[in-house]
Amino acid sequence: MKKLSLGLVALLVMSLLVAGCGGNGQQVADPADQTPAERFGGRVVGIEPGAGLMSASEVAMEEYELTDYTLMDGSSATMAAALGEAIQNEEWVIVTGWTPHWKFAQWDLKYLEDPKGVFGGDEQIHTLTRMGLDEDMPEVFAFLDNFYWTPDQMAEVMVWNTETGDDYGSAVRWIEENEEIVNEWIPEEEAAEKGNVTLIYVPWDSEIASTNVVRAVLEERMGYDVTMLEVDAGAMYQGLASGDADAMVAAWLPTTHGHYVEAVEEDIIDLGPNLDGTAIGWVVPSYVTIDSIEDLQ
Ligand code: PBE
Repeated sequence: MKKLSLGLVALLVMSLLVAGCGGNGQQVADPADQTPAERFGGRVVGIEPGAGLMSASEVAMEEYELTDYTLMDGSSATMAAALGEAIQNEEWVIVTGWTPHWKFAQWDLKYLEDPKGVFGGDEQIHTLTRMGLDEDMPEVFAFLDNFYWTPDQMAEVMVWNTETGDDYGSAVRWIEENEEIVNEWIPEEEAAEKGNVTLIYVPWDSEIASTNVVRAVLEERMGYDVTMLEVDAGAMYQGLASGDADAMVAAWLPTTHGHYVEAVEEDIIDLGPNLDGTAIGWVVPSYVTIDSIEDLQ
């Protein structure tokens, strides 16, 4: 009997100790006493190093003097996973984000205000081709020139991709359910000879959606074979300029990819926007009580 109660006391003391400690053995601080940097774990969760969003984020760190934060490299997938995990644990988190993106359909999120305008305003996504595609494949060139859709339409495909994991299947479904829109993209004059078209892209969720939709139209509706070349941002522009790829539908302009396009301007053809109204910036769950990048310090 005596032994047992001693054991009980020991157990009680131990559980009190455990309750007072975080998982890593540190004292759990009252959130009210923490600085914003502490509440955010001192990090901004980034994506692929070559993304325009990442270079803009580096500028933001400097412009807003966020010396207590580190911008973490990662990928679109690790960014989304970190966001989901933080929301699950009701923790504060900052991720590098963009619109269109399925995460806004999945969770309640907000962009942090950017009073210094580091992330630019609304942008467009342009379609670019290699030199000579207009002469080599006029039917494909005309289709790419006509390709145009809305942020909501792109986001719909992105949501299906997260639900099914079948990127090409979602694209095929979308072009079947939106036949009239697709009909307007396909030129009247059909080429006598078809061939292979190489689309170059970076596996950002938005570009996975758009590139697969373009591929689906070329394969299912126009009779072409398509190769999808997955690279990083710099290689995407180089690959197009060198003629290793035929086209891309992933040029975020004027800000996000402005420096990339400038470098290859003479060696590519810009077919103009395929989508209007994108945005980039820093995104937090809506329950975070900070609204502006200015207040992160
Ligand atoms: N993104 C998606 C890209 C462009 C498309 C915003 C992550 C970027 O930052 O370069």
